[in-house]
Amino acid sequence: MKTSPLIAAIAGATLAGSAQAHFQLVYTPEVMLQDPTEINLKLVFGHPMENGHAMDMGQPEQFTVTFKGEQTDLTDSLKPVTWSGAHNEAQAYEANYKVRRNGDYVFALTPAPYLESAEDIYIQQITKSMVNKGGMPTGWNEPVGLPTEIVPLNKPYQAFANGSFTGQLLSDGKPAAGVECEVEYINTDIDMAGNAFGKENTGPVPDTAIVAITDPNGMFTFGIPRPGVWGFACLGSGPQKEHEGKELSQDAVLWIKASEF
Ligand SMILES: [Cu+2]
Repeated sequence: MKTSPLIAAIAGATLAGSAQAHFQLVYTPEVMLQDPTEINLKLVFGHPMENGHAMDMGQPEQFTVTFKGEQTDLTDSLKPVTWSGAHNEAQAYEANYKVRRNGDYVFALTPAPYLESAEDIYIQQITKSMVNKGGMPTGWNEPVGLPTEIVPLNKPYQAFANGSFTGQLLSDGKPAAGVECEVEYINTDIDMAGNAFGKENTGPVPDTAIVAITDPNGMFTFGIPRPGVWGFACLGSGPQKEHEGKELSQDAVLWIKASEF
């Protein structure tokens, strides 16, 4: 059977243009701890809402944790792992970290720029995830000094489905206005022991990307429609615009956890 090239082109464009957004994950299942715990964090680059293909990460530039204003470099603790996506395998990383004292732990990953060959651009998603111990807040709403980052105005480890979440996007420490932020949730199971996404989606996939645009103060608000791990990726907000002679999209990513209230 002959398919017209126009139909084929439209079909291809529809696939490429659907809700497929890249998201750098920094994931650990329990984000509100009561007891001292050694947590395991997975660093995976993928398309979590469609459960699409996983992408190979290069050796990350930096991985840190900030606790009560004190930053500790954890880059040397990263271990490469092979991650099984629903459709393919990819290079990912993991780290273990001992949470002992009460307060907020802000994990921040600066991955190596990733060459997206389909667009011939580099993507670098600078990503934050937080863990709290003992219910004591100690700085979840403070920036940690990344080139670009989303500063939460609601507790990121205690958001609620049917509630809202507000963040402020910073670039070089200053509010970044008019930036498009994509919104996704992890729409599959995560097998921590097996380093794998599940094969199936656990919820719906919207027809097109969910988007919020930052206001003149760099703020955006999103109403969280269902419980889960939700991510925000503000695109191209970082100060660095070029890497190895190609365009670089330096993005700010933040993950939050929303529960049923
Ligand atoms: Cu992609």
